[in-house]
Amino acid sequence: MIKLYFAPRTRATRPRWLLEQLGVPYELVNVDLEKGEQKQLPYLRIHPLGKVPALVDDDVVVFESIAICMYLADKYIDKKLAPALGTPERAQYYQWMLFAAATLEPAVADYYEQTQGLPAEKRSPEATAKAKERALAAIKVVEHAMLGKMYLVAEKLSAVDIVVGSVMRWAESMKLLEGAPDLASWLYELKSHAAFKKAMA
Ligand SMILES: N[C@@H](CCC(=O)N[C@@H](CS)C(=O)NCC(=O)O)C(=O)O
Repeated sequence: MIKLYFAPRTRATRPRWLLEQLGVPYELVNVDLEKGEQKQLPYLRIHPLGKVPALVDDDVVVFESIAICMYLADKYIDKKLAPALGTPERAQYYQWMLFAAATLEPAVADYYEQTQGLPAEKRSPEATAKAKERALAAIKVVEHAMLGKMYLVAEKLSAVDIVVGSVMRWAESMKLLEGAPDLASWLYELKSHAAFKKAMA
């Protein structure tokens, strides 16, 4: 059975949310971050940087939350949470998956570091303002793409809504979505799914 190495309130909630949405069986393996289990053997054999999440599915071992989501959506392609290969929708799906990983999340994470993560002496008003500007610009791109739409791709829920939605949730918790009411309602709809509630429980 699929094993998801997990800790609550981390990026591990992302693949858990998707697993719940797919409705497939999986085992949750809690990694105690407080005790530093992620930095010890045997976990380091699964994730060499000692981070969560990681997924083990027989002889498939994957880390990086977004890669795990892409693997799962393809493995259970019959559940229709990923568009078919080679279609225009698949191109958009890749675009938003990579936008989340490479552009949106780094900007939101920098803002988090400048406002909460770093010790006060390492924060600066200039870096905070820059991080906020970068985060808001990335959020605007998604907001624009969502105009008049219920979901990011192909007018139906897909794994990319869960991935981008999970980053937006983080942004929302830092009040970065206040100028984007349409995004807030898309997120509200995503969060109303039982799968989201189970993953965050
Ligand atoms: N890009 C990675 C980030 C993984 C990551 O930073 N995980 C954090 C929790 S959100 C972690 O394991 N922190 C504990 C540590 O670094 O010791 C992913 O999306 O999987």
